[in-house]
Amino acid sequence: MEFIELWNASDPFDADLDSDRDGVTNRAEYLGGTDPMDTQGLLGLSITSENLIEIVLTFRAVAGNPCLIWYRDAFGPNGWR
Ligand SMILES: [Ca+2]
Repeated sequence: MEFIELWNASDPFDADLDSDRDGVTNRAEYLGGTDPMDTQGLLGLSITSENLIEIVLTFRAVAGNPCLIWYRDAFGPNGWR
């Protein structure tokens, strides 16, 4: 992370900080492609349902930064695809 202008080259631990205090470390934001200085720049998932039969998943991501989404057809430890 030290190659990014915002980080302190003499502080090897600033990647573990949460500079914008949004609950996500600078390292995770860098890897996710979000701005570690912007509280609005978060990856996210919201789940809504109006009728308990149909569920709508809405993903918030960074344009141009690919994400991998795993899922499974039933509850349990196995079967992730
Ligand atoms: Ca953060």
